[in-house]
Amino acid sequence: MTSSEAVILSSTRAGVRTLTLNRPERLNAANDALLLALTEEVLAAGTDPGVRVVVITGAGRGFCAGQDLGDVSGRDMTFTEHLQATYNPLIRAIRGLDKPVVTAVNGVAAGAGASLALCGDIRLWSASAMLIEVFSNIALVPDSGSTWLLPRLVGYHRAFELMALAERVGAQDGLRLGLCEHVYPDETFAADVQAYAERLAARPAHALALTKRALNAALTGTLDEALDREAELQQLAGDHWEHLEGVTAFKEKRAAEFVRGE
Ligand code: LHQ
Repeated sequence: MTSSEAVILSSTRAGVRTLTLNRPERLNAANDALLLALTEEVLAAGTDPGVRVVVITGAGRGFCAGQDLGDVSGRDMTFTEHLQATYNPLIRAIRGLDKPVVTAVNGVAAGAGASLALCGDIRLWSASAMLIEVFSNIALVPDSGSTWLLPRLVGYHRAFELMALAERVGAQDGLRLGLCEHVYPDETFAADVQAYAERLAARPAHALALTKRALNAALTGTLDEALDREAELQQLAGDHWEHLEGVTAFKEKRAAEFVRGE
């Protein structure tokens, strides 16, 4: 664990690297230091052989309240420059990481914090989690990937409504709308997230990396392109030791062992 003053806390257990946004008194609203540190930590987790899954969560009662609004006045950057320098590299790092990223939404996720919550490969919410596309409350446009992610999850019209009215989406509605995969009780949330992440960590890491790459590319391409890409990536997967282990385990009627000292 790094120092308690750090804007991002990092800890690793059983191949799971947990990155905790640590500005609880501001509901983990993001300033530049937090965004740059989180991006750096995500990229570092990507190259650390001891990490198989990354979890992003928040300290205290919030997940992330979006841009710290106390930290934007008087800056010498345009909105465009600000997004390109801080939020966009973070979202790209997460979606481009060759490891599964779990967003563990422990409380309110608003604005760019909602985009961060949505961009995980797996989204786990606590019962008191809440997502708000809050941007229109301050007359801004949804950013950090929300305009791309949300309509793919809920369709154009629901996305527009959530954005235009800044409606609050609680955990049960989040589950119903497909904004998260699972909801866990607040009291057991951290343990439930760790257990889920450890299940993911036991899966074949190389194959999951290729699967993530294929799915992300497929979201913006044609079926024809997806078929060709699948054929190429399947070769990489099929040539990897994980595949031999999976098939051998099947034939030997035992559980496959995908974690090796690599
Ligand atoms: C905050 C914040 C916050 C500072 C709560 N900042 N302090 C990208 C690039 C460039 C520019 C602009 O934006 C972007 C992207 C964006 O993310 S725009 C969206 C920015 N975020 C917001 O507009 C959300 C503002 N916050 C809220 O609407 C509420 O705080 C929510 C709904 C998140 C939570 O409400 P409550 O649970 O009632 O908590 P609260 O409002 O009492 O907040 C607790 C404390 O956290 C409070 O401080 P205080 O000293 O009074 O206890 C808030 O001021 C502070 N806080 N969000 N974004």
